[in-house]
Amino acid sequence: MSLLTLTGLVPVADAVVTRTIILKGKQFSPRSVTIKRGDKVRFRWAGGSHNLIGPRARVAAQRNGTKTVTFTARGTYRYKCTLHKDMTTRVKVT
Ligand SMILES: [Cu+2]
Repeated sequence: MSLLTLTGLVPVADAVVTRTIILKGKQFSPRSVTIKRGDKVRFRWAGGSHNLIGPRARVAAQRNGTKTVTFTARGTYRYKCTLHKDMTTRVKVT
């Protein structure tokens, strides 16, 4: 046990988690994720042409690529692809 541990000076840091949401076919998969503040979501294009519209993300239609968003505040964030009806997903940050 180190001196720092003994004196309580070592912060317990939560590891940052990155969750992936895939854009494929006519939907996001999964359609909902729950993460913690500071975590990231990586949107990944994996089939078909899609755009991505939502908080801190405005990506024109493309067929390949990724977009990573970091979430620093609690809340529910909704994303959509306007090319496909009902193609939505949401990120819940706790
Ligand atoms: Cu789409």
